[in-house]
Amino acid sequence: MNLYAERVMSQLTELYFHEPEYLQSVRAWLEMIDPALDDPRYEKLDLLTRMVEPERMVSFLVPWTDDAGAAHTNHGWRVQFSSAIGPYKGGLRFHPGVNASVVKFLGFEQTYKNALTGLPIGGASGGSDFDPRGKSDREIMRFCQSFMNALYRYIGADTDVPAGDIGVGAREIGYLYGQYKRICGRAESSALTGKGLTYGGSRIRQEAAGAGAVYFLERMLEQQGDSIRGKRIAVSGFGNMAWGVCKKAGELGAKVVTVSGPDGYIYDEDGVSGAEKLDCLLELRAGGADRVAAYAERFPSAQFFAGKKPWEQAVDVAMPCATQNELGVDDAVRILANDVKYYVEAANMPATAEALKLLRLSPKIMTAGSKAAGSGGVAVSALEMAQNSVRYSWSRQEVDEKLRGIMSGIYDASAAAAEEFGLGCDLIAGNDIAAFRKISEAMIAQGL
Ligand code: 2IT
Repeated sequence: MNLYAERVMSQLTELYFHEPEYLQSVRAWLEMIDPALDDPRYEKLDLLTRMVEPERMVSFLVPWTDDAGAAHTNHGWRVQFSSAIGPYKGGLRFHPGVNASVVKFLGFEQTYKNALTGLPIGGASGGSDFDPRGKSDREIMRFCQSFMNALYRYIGADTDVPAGDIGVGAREIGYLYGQYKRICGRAESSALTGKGLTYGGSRIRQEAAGAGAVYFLERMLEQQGDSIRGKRIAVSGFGNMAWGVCKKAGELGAKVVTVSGPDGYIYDEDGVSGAEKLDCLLELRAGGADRVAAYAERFPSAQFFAGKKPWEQAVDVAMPCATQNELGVDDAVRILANDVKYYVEAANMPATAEALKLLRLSPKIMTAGSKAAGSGGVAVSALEMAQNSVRYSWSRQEVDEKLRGIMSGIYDASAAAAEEFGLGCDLIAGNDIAAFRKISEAMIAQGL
């Protein structure tokens, strides 16, 4: 690693030794952009320090009462990572595993994810250690209102624009936006994205994350002289990202053969596609039990593998769509042994540092990271902001065409950088370098 980068990393490690996800994500990025670091301006302007730490971060308490009247206190965070190319932009995650380290890694990655969409959005993330599992609708509403009572003063259409992530979907965004509007007394539509269609949301936003990842894959295969048609894809998770990937892959003639939960994975040789199976995923998610086993009881073409991960299946494409660090060295070894040709990250930082290295450095598999393939959701969020700012609403077809174009553009920028630096099929590094250059130029242009 470049000496300056090494120094920045060791400083960061000293300050945040208790934040492993954050350090893991920054270290991987510094390794990735290493070939592009020989510009003396970076050290002179201390650019890397300013890129690896958030510009601002707030934490707050979120007190709320359950249906029985008992009081609970959760923690909330918003990390405003970078405003280099636009207002802070990124999701909110409600999950018991959320902490300062997780929101910082998410905010850091969001900055680079957003950079290549071609739309003017900075990077942010946030969330709470609240566990939505088993909560009633009214409890969710009260929690969201309390969360917004603390958050509203830090966000706004030109300041910071939150959206959903794990545990935060259209329902939660509705409650959050309603409370924001009540407090501020104005319908500031683009203060949040992922809104419902009846009050300023964008068409396609719900499926955008998964559809974007599949459009990225489609472009990647096309550019290799290959095609997405007939490809067998292993997916992990069964949330919004996994659902969207299943839906779009089916539409484009590919077949998703696995989905997974904390209880194990489903193998469905006929493909997780068609309205009934897609609705089943939504029902399993809405049920709140965080289990996928029931899918196999409903569809005879499916088998359930308790306690196992989908990466043991020999497929053409592996697409992690669940959460951070779900894929370890054993899984990476299996993926390579099974001759999987493409590894495309849809979820944020799905592989451990060691697993990622194995996959990236193998010449047998083409790899793309979530800062590229995972950008579909936020890209349509930025389109939602554009529509809100001109009080307009594009058709499905218009949004879909724009999304497909944006994902192709991200692939092309990543592939061009990979080619320039002789990185072969490592599009993860290609993407990080292209995004790094864009953000660093924007920061340099705007002075210290
Ligand atoms: O990871 C992501 O890109 C998101 N959670 C969506 C962010 C957004 O602002 O739409």
